[in-house]
Amino acid sequence: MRFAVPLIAAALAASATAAVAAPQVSPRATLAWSRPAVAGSTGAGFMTLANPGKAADALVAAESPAARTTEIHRSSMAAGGVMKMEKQAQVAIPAGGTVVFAPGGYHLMFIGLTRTLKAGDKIPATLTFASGARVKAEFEVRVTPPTGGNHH
Ligand SMILES: [Cu+2]
Repeated sequence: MRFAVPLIAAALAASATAAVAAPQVSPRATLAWSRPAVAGSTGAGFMTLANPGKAADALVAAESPAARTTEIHRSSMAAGGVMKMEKQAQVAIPAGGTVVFAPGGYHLMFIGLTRTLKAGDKIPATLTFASGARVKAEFEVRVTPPTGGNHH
């Protein structure tokens, strides 16, 4: 499968700032979830990425033992109302900011699932950031998105 790799202005701007990698607090992934999917097919990972650090960072890679390849994608509405998705070289996260990966927007693409994902399963993944941080995340397989509210 081949995807166009767009040169997104925001990504370029972020690479300029993220290139100056200072020691900082690692980004965090929360509310990570995925949908049920059959082994051999393609799954998607959604989450909220928070950057509590004082410097901008960017997600540059992701990998999971649950998939042959994991890519960073972004879905968007193209002319004519057709949804398209494009591979992203990176996704910038501003200092102190968050970026939401959700259906219809940014997502991880789990290509070539090595196992069938059933509701309740957990998919481990490692996220690599421009700062060099490597962050573990666990995607819960569920039919509906987790709610982002405060539950105690
Ligand atoms: Cu995708």
